Amino acid sequence: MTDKVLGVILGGGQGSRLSPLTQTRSKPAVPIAGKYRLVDIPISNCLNSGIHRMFVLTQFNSASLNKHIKNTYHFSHFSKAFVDILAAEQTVQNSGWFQGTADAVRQCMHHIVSHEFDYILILSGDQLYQMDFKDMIEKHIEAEAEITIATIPVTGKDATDFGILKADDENMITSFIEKPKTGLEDWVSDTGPEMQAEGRNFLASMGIYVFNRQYLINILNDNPDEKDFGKEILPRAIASSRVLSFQYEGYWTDIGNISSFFEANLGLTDEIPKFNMFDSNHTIFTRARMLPPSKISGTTLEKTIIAEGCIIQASRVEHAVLGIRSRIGQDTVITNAYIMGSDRYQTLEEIRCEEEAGNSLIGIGDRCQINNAIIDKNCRIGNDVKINGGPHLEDGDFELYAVKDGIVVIKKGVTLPSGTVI
Ligand code: ADQ
Ligand code: ADP
Repeated sequence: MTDKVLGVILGGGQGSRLSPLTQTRSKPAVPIAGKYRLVDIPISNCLNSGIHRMFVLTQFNSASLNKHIKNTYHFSHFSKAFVDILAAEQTVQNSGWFQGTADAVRQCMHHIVSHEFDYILILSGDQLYQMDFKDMIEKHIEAEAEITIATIPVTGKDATDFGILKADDENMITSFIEKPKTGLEDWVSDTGPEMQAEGRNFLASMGIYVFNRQYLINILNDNPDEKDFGKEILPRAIASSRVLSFQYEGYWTDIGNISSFFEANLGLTDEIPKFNMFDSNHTIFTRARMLPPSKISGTTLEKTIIAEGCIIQASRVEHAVLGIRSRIGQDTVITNAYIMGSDRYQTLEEIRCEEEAGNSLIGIGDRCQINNAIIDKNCRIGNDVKINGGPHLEDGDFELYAVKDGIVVIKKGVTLPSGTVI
């Protein structure tokens, strides 16, 4: 059944909410959990559900996304599997960017329909979850629906950030509103006793949709001015078609902005994280890198994830994710931080020359204190640098770093000279 399904991953608009992490790379290529990229999550969910053909739609066809997909998703010559990137492209009819989620799919339709499939599974590229799409597709077929929307119960506080819907006794959606700002009381649903006990009384769209092939082609062609699924296409469809709600109750989180990205990464350090990376039935695929094991000396570690290839001499690391090839100097203390690591090691000769010239090395120097921060890849943080993020800092975008919701984000590849205080 899943060989009749084609996956389409919405890889992101301009990615401004994740800036500055998206300043030099497209959103699907943003590193997550120390060794993966955002796009690995929906791709892995598809592969684990038996869906082996998918497109990633992105505004920027960045070199790093291409390299990652090309180096990671290799399939046998005997299989039909593929993961292909479709970037916004200028055509005779169209001058440029995708204008929204539905417009992105519409603009790519001529590539998509050249494949055989009965169902198209549309996914967001910026969510952390492990879901078996087989159940959803089975329910879609059983209910003879034209569209199925995956839904999750949320609280009233969260409801304003999502598409909210109501369904009848057979889970057919009867009404839908995108990100309601007022009148929430009219949108309460019976989400079951467990969810109600947590105050999760509203059914939210997860931005995960199954469409019948011809239905999607028709609705996009017939309404050429409608750019967005949530704002336009779905409310229209619900008024006239069979749109099923598939209620999901596992862990799912949207990681579209810096603070949710930060929380999602640090959440992985919990004793029993809600997102389980240690589950062999839900492997998260990524590039196999052949890195050496991590080397740690003199460090007290607490609630920390360490990827491969790190060299760590810090005195303490607590509540942190250390990405591939992270290098951290002596007497440094790191708390509440995501250090993305680096793309390469410096040679011993290079290190000697840099030290002689008084330059900082790639990685984090000695005696630094880093708290509430994200350090993008390939940064050179000198010695005695103090970064202390928190609500006391005003949001802003500066040459070397940005502050978002109190979290300090050091931009990719920058040098923070020794003694810098933020
Ligand atoms: P949002 O996530 O706010 O709400 P949107 O910004 O349209 O909606 O993003 C959906 C996905 O599409 C994201 O992965 C995003 O990166 C990507 N995307 C956005 N614009 C794009 C473009 N121009 N080109 C390519 N990709 C693009 C949606 C639904 C809500 C639902 C939430 C759940 O609209 O109803 O509740 O998802 O997170
Ligand atoms: P990003 O994390 O910003 O998406 P890229 O994926 O474009 O970055 O870059 C990562 C890749 O680039 C790695 O595979 C690394 O091997 C390679 N790379 C980058 N800089 C260098 C360098 N100076 N020397 C060797 N390899 C490098």
